[in-house]
Amino acid sequence: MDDSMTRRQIVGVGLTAAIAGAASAADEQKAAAAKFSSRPYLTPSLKFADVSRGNPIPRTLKGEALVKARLTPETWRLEIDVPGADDAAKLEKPLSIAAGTALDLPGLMKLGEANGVRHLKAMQCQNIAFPLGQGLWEGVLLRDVLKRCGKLVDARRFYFWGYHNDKPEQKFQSSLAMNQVFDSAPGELPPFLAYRLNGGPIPLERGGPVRMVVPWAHGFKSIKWLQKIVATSDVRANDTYANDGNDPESHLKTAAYFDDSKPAKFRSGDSIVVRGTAMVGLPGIERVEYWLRHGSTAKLADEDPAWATARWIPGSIDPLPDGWCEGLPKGVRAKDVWGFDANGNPKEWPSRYSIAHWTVSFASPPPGKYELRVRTVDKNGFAQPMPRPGGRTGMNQVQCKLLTIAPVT
Ligand SMILES: Nc1nc2c(c(=O)[nH]1)N[C@H]1C(S)=C(S)[C@@H](COP(=O)(O)O)O[C@H]1N2
Ligand SMILES: [Mo]
Repeated sequence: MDDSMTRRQIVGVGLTAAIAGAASAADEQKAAAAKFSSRPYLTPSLKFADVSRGNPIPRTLKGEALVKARLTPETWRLEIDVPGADDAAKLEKPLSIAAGTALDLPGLMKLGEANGVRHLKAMQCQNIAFPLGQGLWEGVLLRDVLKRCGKLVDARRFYFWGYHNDKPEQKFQSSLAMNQVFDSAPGELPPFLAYRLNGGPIPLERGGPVRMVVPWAHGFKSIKWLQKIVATSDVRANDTYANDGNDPESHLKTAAYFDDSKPAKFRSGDSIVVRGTAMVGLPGIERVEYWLRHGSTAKLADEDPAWATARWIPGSIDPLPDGWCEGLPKGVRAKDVWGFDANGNPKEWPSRYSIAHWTVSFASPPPGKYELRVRTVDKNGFAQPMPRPGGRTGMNQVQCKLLTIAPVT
């Protein structure tokens, strides 16, 4: 368990990068870390680290090409249909461009006036440890949009994708089971079609005009440049990410990340303060804790007996940042955001699917070399990275920061 990616994971991200024509996996990691390390609570829409495929990547389209791709607010349309006569799924009133029934942006936003949802969500890639950014996403539940389509029979899953060029290998798609779209536990938020981010239109870079947002899921379910939804009788997940060996139903994991995992030097007698960001996944977060160990082994093997004898000491989770409401877009009050009560207080803090900042501080140990590890414990009592045995279901390895304590001269 350490802060570097396993070889398999590097291959995974590397593949994404190769398809996107982006830099190497290591560069992608570094850039994402740098962009997200300044502890903002809401990340400006254009400051998210970007993960997207395509050649050209749709966010680079301009002018006439953008109009042709139907990625301007005026030209955007959503089609909802079934695969065709050979599929058992039948939809009473499909939305189609050909028939002039496709949903346009004003139509979607009108649905939002009556039935809008607002959700604070950190976007996190399944194969990149720290979140790419956190935003306030606004939109309409997919199940409310589907009311437009009349009766739906014999469907078991929805497939959906965004704009991509004509080559099939460029298609980036994802899927949801029927009941993930229609059913939700009390107080839970099912998937929605977002048309606003941090109070403004969703910029092309973030997948606008309209992006699917799946609250509990890693980034790959939140399809950018959304244009097509198909209800099918096929039970199989068709997610592009599944092809790359990932779990297509992974939930966001609870995990702690250093704001800066680079080695640091202190002087004996200093008080040491280290900060970071925790991602709050499906199981919520109970606490963060740290372990200071003599040594300079950043990568401690999973089977190393040291894990069993580690002394973990509680750190602290910062409260909701003061005045965070002031960071909210104009006209949006905290009580309008999912997870907040009528008085504008979070129902649970930290809120699921968003981030929390944490701090660990202690008096410096005697001079020498040390390893600092910080982990989360979730509301089920599992310490990061448990309970899963590892592998392709979302990175949440325990990170290590090396500390040198110099004697006072
Ligand atoms: N259409 C489309 N949507 C996409 C992708 C893509 O390549 N194409 N990449 C996905 C992946 S893998 C991630 S992690 C997130 C990244 O979101 P961001 O670029 O807004 O940070 O977008 C998702 N949505
Ligand atoms: Mo991703």
